[in-house]
Amino acid sequence: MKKLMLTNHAVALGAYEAGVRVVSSYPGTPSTEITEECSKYKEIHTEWAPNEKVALEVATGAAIAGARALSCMKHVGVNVAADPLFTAAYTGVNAGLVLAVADDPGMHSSQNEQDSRFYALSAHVPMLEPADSQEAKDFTMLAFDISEKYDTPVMLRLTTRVAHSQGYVEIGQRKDIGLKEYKKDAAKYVMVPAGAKKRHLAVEQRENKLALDCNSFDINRIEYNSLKTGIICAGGVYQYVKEATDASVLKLGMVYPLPFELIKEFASKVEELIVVEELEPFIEMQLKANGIKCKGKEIFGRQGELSVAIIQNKLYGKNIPSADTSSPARPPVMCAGCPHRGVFYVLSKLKLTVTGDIGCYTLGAAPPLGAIDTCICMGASVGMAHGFDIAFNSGGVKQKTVGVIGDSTFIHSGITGIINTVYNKGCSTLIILDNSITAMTGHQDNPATGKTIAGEDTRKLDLELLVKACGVKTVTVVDAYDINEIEREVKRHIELDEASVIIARRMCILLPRKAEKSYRINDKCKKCRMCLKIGCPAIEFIDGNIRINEELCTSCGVCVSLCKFGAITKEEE
Ligand SMILES: Cc1ncc(C[n+]2csc(CCOP(=O)(O)OP(=O)(O)O)c2C)c(N)n1
Repeated sequence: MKKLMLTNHAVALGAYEAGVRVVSSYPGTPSTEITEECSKYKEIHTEWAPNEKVALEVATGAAIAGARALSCMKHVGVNVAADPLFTAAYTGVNAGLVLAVADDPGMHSSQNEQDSRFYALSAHVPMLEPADSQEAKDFTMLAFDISEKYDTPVMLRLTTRVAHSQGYVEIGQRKDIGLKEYKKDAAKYVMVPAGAKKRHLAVEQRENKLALDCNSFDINRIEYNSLKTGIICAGGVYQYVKEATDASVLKLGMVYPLPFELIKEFASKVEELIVVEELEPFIEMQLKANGIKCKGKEIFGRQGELSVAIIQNKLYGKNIPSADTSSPARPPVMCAGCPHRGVFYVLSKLKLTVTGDIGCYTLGAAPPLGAIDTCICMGASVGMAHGFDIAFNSGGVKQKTVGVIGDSTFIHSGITGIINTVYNKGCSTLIILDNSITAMTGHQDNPATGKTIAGEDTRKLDLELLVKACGVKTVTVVDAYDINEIEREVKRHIELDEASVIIARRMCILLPRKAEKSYRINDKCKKCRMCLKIGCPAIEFIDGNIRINEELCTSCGVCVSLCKFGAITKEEE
């Protein structure tokens, strides 16, 4: 039976059918749905971990213990998981271990366009890249077989377009493979220099063997057509190439290691060889290093996604517009009633230097709030605030920097930052924007929500106690809707000459809640436009008049405290 399926769901199905028992991941668009879907199979123990490093370590432990295990993350998550990845490549596995990573060419929801294929190359682990939903399922299953056969973690790479597109997938049966026997083997699993030197050799031998064997893997296949041009491609780009050209194609299902014998055979048959790949010249560079003449980035560049139109334009000098641009632009904005808005209003009003972080609250950087100075990676707000303060103080400038971070992000990688600030006698103030959910990636639970991925109750992490245990003496909890309280506390905290934490708490407005009557503008309005300064999408300024859009207003009341004239009231008041 075939079913229309999101590619991410097909990966989950592949894991299920491959007999996977353990999934541990951290959410990140465009990878999140794989783990959410895995949690629906009762045979798979699925968990959200606090970050990708822990997730991969849980999966690695499970695999060494004998259970097939999967860990999923977005491309930047691999930076966090890189430490266990590089050495798990040395220990190898027992049962299969797969790291599914979703890259984001075009940065639809990411802070950079890094290319995960280089991780496969530098960690010396094989990487498979499916082009559609069916392949996603098949390659996931194959990845587990390769992992066990070659005793290595295997990476499965998706990109946004592939991860979030749908295709028909053949539904099969779950393999009943049981637990593999675990044997204590310190020489293999305890990576200290003496053992690691031997394992490094094993890694090299394995990689050499895979590099030979992959020439006959049927996931690397040649499709001959016009011999004028031969194109090497993989993943979603294969679909564009097939639609855009009549060239012969070498479709790579395994993007690392590369099947050089097959590539040389293909190159010898075509007049001109072109590598079509998104982002970096990963395949092209390796071909050139092996003396294979080809073109690639000189035609296509390294930026963003490719498409059928782009390929036709670049190869055949056409001028096809890339996308329909007739729809109005919708700049990202915090939701009406978002509990992050009030904090940013205050920070902007007080003209503070604010190191930002990654989450819905990064939108505090956008006008009219414009409250954030930096955003680099998850957790960076904390260390960077401390770094700003050291730099300012070293130049004799007395200034206290404020960091802002979400609850999930604080748990992911902010905790070590605050320990560092306290330990090194820093004086920055950290505001934890606790909306009690991982909102940006679609409302995943985290250790501070008190629920597991299965929706079961679990021990709830107490953020106040945690930061106090990190050595922060002044910890204040404020209502994120109370602008006056926030302003008072921020002013108090920035006067302190030691590290301090404010927890601004209110549930994400998109979580289920009681419906309330919306606010409206009454005839006391003087059109001073003060209420527009918070950038709430429910407050509209049309034809010189202020209006509250009832469909959007969530009755958070943040705007009420901005109006000196009492012009914002509830309908019944
Ligand atoms: C290393 C890494 N992993 C995952 C992500 C994806 N991601 C972006 S923000 C975020 C968490 C946001 O949750 P939270 O900090 O609670 O803030 P909220 O969106 O709820 O305001 C995640 C998982 C990322 N950008 N980087």
